[in-house]
Amino acid sequence: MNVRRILSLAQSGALLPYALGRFATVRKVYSRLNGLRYPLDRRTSRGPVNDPIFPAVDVVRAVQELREDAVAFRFDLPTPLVDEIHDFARRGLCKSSGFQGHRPFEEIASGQTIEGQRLAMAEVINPLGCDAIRRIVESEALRQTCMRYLGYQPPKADIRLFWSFVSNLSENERRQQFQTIDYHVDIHDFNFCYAHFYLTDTDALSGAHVMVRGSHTRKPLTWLIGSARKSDAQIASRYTSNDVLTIEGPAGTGFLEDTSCYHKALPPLERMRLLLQIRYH
Ligand SMILES: O=C(O)CCC(=O)C(=O)O
Repeated sequence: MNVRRILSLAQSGALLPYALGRFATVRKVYSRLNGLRYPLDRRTSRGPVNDPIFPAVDVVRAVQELREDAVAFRFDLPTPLVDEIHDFARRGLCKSSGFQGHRPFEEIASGQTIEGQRLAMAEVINPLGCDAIRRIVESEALRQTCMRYLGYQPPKADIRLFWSFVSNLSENERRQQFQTIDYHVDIHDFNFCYAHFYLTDTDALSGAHVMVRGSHTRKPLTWLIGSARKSDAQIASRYTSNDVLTIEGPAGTGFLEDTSCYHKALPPLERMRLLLQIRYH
């Protein structure tokens, strides 16, 4: 890691989590302390969650899956919410490292600016302006599962709604635009739980999310220090192909993930992807 990166982590307050958040014991202690500050809501802790958005969610089972595999499924969105978010994203203004300021989605929908800059991704600004997104973020099933998993009521929820475009950018050009096409673990905080929702039909040719099951707790000791990134070859040398999950599914597919597991995004080759990502921490 270069000095610039260290300074930027220090400035954003993420240096300590970057250095220490990868150790399970540190995360456990952090959870306990946060549990005192943001105690679990005991009233609703055990019973079924009566959530109109996610009626199929069983919180106890989802927490168990997160603990074992780092991923929990069955958080699929109803079609009207998918349509509402998709519509919002198509009408929205976007920002991207590929251009300055904000631009309407329609102007960059081809994956290229009018000046010819090819784009890996663009983020829709002000996602909380969408009523459906606000309802999802506040949903009882998501909050309960994240709370149970983390051991405290997560005080923060960061939301990203972003397009990943089809383009012939090189891998390095994608990295320069911050597309996470390499396996990595997230380390911006000590503990977190992510919700991901595909808003477009997604498969291996349209930007599927790939993760290594169980790698949130099963990491070689030497990987706990140094870079958070790993190559495909390094992952293949440590985990079986059964551990590696390429998550495909129709628009609406939703899953929770502890992204201290190794994960990455496949670059879309045939169709663009729209993803809603909520980081509870
Ligand atoms: O876009 C994706 O599927 C992965 C996102 C990711 O790796 C991240 O936000 O850390």
